[in-house]
Amino acid sequence: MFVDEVTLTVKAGKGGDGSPSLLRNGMTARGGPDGGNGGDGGSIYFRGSNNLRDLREFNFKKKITALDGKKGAKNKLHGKNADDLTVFLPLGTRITDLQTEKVYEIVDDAPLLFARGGQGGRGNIEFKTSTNQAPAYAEHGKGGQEKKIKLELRIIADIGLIGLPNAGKSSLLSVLTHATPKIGNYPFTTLEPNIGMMGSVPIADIPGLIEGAADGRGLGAAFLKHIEKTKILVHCIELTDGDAQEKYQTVRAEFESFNIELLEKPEIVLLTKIDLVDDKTVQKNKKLFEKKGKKVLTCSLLDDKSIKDLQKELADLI
Ligand SMILES: Nc1nc2c(ncn2[C@@H]2O[C@H](COP(=O)(O)OP(=O)(O)O)[C@@H](O)[C@H]2O)c(=O)[nH]1
Ligand SMILES: [Mg+2]
Repeated sequence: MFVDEVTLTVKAGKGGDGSPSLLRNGMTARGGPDGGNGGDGGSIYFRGSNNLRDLREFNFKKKITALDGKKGAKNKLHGKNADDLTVFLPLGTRITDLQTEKVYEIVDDAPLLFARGGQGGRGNIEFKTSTNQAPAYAEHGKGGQEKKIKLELRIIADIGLIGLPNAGKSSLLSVLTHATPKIGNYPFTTLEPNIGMMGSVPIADIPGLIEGAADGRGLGAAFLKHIEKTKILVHCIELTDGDAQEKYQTVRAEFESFNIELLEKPEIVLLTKIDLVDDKTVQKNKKLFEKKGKKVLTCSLLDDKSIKDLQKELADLI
């Protein structure tokens, strides 16, 4: 399951209450104050991590809470501060505070203090004065900050493999990376993007586009949304059936009706499954795309060299 948008609540810990204890032992029946301070509640920090690719771990989490500070106690014992909580997010996550609408972007691994823990309450030792030698009261700990937020992935991968169903995208992802997407000789095997790592370069296999996706037909515009979130597109086109130029245009037309900016994204054309057609067909189509000003690569899963070359080209592009 691939998750690129969630809403949830983050709640920092409450401060521990201060203690109102008055000293009582064999030496004194009504001694002075000996109640310690409460500890601070834990704060919540967000930090980027290069090891996370999506937000699935938050999908069923409605609330992230940090621990409360411990109460102060007699014998002037201060309550322990609660540990802060660090929550790791994929790089490129956008956080929106739903109350203030303020937006934060997670671009590196610097900790971002997001919800501050409540201060511990002061114990009665802090309230002793010359006129009140034995205050029997103490402060309550303050509540921690609580925020309702939306997390969104802005970039899901550097490279997006796009194209009509059956173009060979999932197969390619599995040979370019070590991902194990579903592969099948029928449309819509892939319903959500699969992401694999080619070295340090994340590659997404984005499910097959079909005509009308921009209007929410077929599998809907979700795919187009995923495409927005990649940097370079590798437009996969297989040559075994139908007209390659038409197939290319079908996808571009979806872009146009969904978001014209998609047309501006850097794109290379990848002619796939070339083992299944003759070289003449390959060369003819290559020329046609090159005439459009596109960089054109070719590959076949049965030809290791074509895959190695492709890996090198993609690594160079990034
Ligand atoms: N002969 C041959 N078949 C391929 C090649 N690449 C993919 N296929 C087959 O084409 C079908 C569709 O591939 P898939 O990766 O699921 O396409 P997707 O829908 O674009 O993800 C599968 O049966 C693959 O085994 C290739 O280079 N050569
Ligand atoms: Mg697929």
